[in-house]
Amino acid sequence: MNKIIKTANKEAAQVLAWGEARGIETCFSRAEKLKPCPIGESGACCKVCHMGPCRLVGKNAEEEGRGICGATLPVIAARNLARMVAAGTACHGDHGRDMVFTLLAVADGETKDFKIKDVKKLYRVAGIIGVEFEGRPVNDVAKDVAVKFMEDFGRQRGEINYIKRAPKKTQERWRKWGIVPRGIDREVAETLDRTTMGMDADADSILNHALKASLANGWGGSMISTDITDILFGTPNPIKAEASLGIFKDDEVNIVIHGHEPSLAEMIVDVVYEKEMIDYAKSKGAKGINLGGMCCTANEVMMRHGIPTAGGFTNQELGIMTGLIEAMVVDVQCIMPSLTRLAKKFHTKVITTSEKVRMPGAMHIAFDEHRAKEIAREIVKTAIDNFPNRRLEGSRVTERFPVIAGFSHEYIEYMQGGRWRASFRPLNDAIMAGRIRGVVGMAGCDNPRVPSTGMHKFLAIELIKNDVLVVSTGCSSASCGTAGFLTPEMALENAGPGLREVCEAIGIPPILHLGACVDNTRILTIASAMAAEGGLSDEIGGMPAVGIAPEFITEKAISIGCYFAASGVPVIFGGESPVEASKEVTKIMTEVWFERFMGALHFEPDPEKILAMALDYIDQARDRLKLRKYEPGKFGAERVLMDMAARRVLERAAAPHAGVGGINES
Ligand code: MSK
Repeated sequence: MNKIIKTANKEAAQVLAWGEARGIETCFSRAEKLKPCPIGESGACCKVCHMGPCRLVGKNAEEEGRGICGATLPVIAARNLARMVAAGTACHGDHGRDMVFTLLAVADGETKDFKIKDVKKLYRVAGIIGVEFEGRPVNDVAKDVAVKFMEDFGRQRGEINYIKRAPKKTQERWRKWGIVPRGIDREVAETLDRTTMGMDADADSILNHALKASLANGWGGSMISTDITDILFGTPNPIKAEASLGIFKDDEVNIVIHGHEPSLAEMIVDVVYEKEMIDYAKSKGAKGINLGGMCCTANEVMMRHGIPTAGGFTNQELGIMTGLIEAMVVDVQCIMPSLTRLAKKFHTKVITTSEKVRMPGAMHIAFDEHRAKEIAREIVKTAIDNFPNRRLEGSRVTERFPVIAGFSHEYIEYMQGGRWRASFRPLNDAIMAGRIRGVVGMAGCDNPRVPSTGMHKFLAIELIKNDVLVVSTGCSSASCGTAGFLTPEMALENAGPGLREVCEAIGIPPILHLGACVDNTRILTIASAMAAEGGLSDEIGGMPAVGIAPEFITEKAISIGCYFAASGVPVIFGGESPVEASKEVTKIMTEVWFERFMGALHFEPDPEKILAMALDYIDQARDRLKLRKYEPGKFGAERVLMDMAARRVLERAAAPHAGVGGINES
C-alpha cells in the first residue's frame, strides 16, 4: 500500500516521520483518524435551533428538503456560510480593535514602549479619513485617527471610513446592492441575528448580507489593522530573512512567537537584543537568544525585522517536536489547542498572552500595552530559565531557505519609479503589453487534509511559469518561503519570459510576500491604485486578477474570500465547498455575484483545475479590456521600466541623503 503523503514540505515530513515513529499525535494523525461529516461538510446540516440538528439529505433535498421549521436547503447552506463570514469578520475586527487601542494608548502618552514609527503613513491615513494633520502635533493626529477608527466598530448608521478608498465604480456597485457596511460590529451582529431560526428565509438575501459583513472585514477591521501596524511599527520595505523548521539553534535559547497580533511580538523583538537579556542567557549556558515566528505573527515581524519563520499553521506542533523551543509565545488565532499536551512531552513552555486565548496547561502572562516591555522581558526571561531543562530528544532539521519579504503597497509603488515617480504605471503597462499576463493573490492556510503546503507550491510555480505575478500573504507566504520560493532567483529559474524580464529589471521575486492575513487588504489598495492609474479596468472588478486560497481552513479565510468577491475579484478556494449541497447557493456565489460585482467564490479541490480556472478568468478579463492577447515571449510596446541602478542615479541627483528603499540586511 502506498504511504499517504501528509506534507509537501521536506523538513516537515522529516520531523513528522520522527514523531510518528514514536507515536506522537499531530494534526496530521488526527486528520487521518477523523473523517469530516459529509452532511456538515457540504452545508446541509442546520443546528441554529434545538428542534434539530436538521440534516437535509437525499436526492431531492434542494427542492423538497425542509428542516422542522420549514427552512430549505439553500437557506440552511446560506446561513452556514454567512455565520462563517461573521466569525471571520469578528476575528479580524477584534485584531483591528486591539491595534486601535494601542494607537490610542500611544497618542495619550499612556505607554512609553511604543512610538509612532511611520509619521508619513499616519498623515496618509489621516488624509484618507478626513483628519486634519497639517501643522498639528503627531500625537494629536494619532488620537483623532484612533478615535475615528474606533467609531467604525460601533457605528449604527452611515458608512465605515475606508469605503471611500475603493474606486468610485466599485462603491457604486456596493451601494446599488446595499452592501456598504455601517459598522464592523453591527454587521457581525446582524449576520448572527438574520441567521437565527425564523429570520431571513431567502438565500440570496442572506448571502448579500454576508458580503456586507465581509466588507466590514476587508475595508474595515483588517485594513485598519494593517495601517495602524504600519504606523506604529513601520511600513515594510524588502528585507532578507529565512524560513524553515531548521531556524532553531542548538546552542541558543529559542523563542517562537505565534499567532497574529504584532504588538507584544514587536516588544519581544526589541528585548531579545538587550545586552542584559543576552548576558542572562549566557549565564544559563546558552550562546544567545534566537527568535523565530510561526503563522502570521511571524509574517508581521519578518516583514519589518527579518525575523525568520518556522512556517505556517501545520508546522506549529512540528516546531515543538524539534525539541529546541524553550518557549512558544502565543497571542490570538490559529493556535492549536493540542500544543500544551504535546509540549509536556518536551521541555517547551507554552505561554498564552491574550485574555481571549486561555489554554489549560499553559503559563499565562497577560499582555498589556501599558507595560509592554516589562511583560516582554518577563516572557524572555521565562524562556531563558527553561534553557537548562532542554533534553536531547527531538528531530533536528538543518536546511533553511532565504526569503525576501516586506512588499507593502508603498514599496510596490516606490519600486516602479522611485521616490519621485512612484506609481503603478509600469505594472499596468506590463500587463497591457502582455509581459505580465495577470496577477494572482495567493493567500490562506496550509491544511493537513491535503499534502500540506503542496497546493501552494504547485500553484505558485505554475502561475509564475505562465507569467502571472503572484502576491502572497499568510500561510501561503510561509508555504512558499519554506519551499525556497521567495527569492529573486525564482524568477530566473521558473518564471515565464515576460515576468522574468520585469522581475530582473526591478530586482524582485516573482512571488511578493505582502504580509499576514490582515494584509490581504494591501491587495485591495494595490488593485484600487491600479484602477486609478488607468489603462486597465476603472474599478477592481474586471482586472486580470484572481484570488486563490489553495488550502483554506478558517472562517477568516471565508470572510476574506467574500470581501474579495464583493470587491470584484474572482476567488477560487481549494478543497470541497462548505455549501456544496445547495446548487442555488453555489450559483449565487459564482454567477450572480459575478453579474453584480464581477467577483465570485468557487471551491475546487483539483489543483490543475484551479490553475486552469484562474488563467481562464485572467484571459477573459484581458479580452474584455481589449488588451493584447497573451502569448508567452511576445510583448507589445511599453515604457521601459526603471531598473534599480537608473532609479538610484535619479534619486541621488534629487536627494543625496535619501534612504528609502532597497533591500535591508536582516
Ligand atoms: S495564520 S488563518 S492558518 S493563513 Fe494567518 Fe495561516 Fe490561515 Fe491562520
